[in-house]
Amino acid sequence: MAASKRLFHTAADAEIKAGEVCDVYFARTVQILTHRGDRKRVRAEVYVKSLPADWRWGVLAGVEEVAALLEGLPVDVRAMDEGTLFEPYQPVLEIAGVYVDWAQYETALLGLLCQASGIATKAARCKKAAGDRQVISFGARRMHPALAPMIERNAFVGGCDGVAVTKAAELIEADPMGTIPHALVLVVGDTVEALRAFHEVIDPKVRRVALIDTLQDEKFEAIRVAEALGRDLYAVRLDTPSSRRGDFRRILEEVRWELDLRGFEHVKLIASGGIDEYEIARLNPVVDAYGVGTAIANAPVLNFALDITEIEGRPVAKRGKWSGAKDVLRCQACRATVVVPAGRPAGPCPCGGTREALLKPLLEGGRVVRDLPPPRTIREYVLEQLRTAPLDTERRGEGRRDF
Ligand code: PCP
Repeated sequence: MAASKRLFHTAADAEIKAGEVCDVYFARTVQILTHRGDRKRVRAEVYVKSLPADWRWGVLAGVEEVAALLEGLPVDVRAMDEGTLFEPYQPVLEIAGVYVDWAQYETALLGLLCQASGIATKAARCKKAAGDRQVISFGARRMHPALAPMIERNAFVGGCDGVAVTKAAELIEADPMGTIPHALVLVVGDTVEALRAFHEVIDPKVRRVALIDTLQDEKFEAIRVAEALGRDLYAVRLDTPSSRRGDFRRILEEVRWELDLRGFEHVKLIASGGIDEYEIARLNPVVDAYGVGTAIANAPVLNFALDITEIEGRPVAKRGKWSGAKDVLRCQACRATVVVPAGRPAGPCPCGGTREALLKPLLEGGRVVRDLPPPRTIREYVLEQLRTAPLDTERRGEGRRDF
């Protein structure tokens, strides 16, 4: 597409699908090998050597988009199910085919997995920390709008209970979730009047949530809006600016006390602004739901690498990398995972449990050979694994930021 016609600085679907989003050294490698008539068949695998900060596991996401990227290419691909929890040095995907037929897709392939998996993992960490409390993705505004559906789809797949952007909600076949912005309170001029207007105009099935930190002290605004809407008020949201936040938990406890004292125990507390898994663990005793933006939308990417493991059926890999095709076997009982040479029997897990192979055929000869579940099903699979996944929420190294 001629640069002039491009409205936004993003690649179009057709350009990605055509392998044009490619580091030039891959294009030159294809040029050289093609010039030499070199059509060696190569197998390669994707894995991470390490995870961000104190992350013990990652959530694999982006597999559906990788299938769309590679569909039609003469390649065979095995991959873990989307949503599978994995650890460093466990291959999550393997691709095999004549190297010059797929080399130019490495950049896009890794990009699809690295960002989506980072977002899904951060969302899973937040959801694990929040338990049954809702976690809503509020972060699309932190990233290029072309990515908003992808960001929120993977926030949902990772465990978020809902997303704010209408286009993203369509992708996950759910209703968008949101409260009210400070702008509505400022334009109407009063917190209670803003929510009364919301209550008058907006579909009754949408929960009535008052944002109470715009103009006055949260405690008094909470009492006013609760007295105004009574049982129709579902919750109050505190997005208290960092300059006023002091001890946020104390503020929330105070609001809780004052509401309960006046018989408004039904009114829930929603916290947003600078929320991540560490803050969630700290606020859980008093908060019922969270709006998480930057922490998930701007999650660290997972540094997947793609490395050759076999050429023309002969195991070969670069220094620091194990050669040969592999299987990743996970015990269905104790979830212990081993990596073994592909096809080599590994026997039952020492715990006696049955092992299942995580790398399963995804594409054969460029044809997608397995059903790709909808986001809701992938999310349930993630939540099921989160039940036994370890999570350390002692904040280490990550500084706090203003909001
Ligand atoms: C934003 C919005 C989101 C918050 C921030 C996400 O608040 O309400 O919930 O915050 P995070 O990125 O720190 O996680 P504002 O832009 O202050 O408010 P408004 O709701 O008025 O847009």
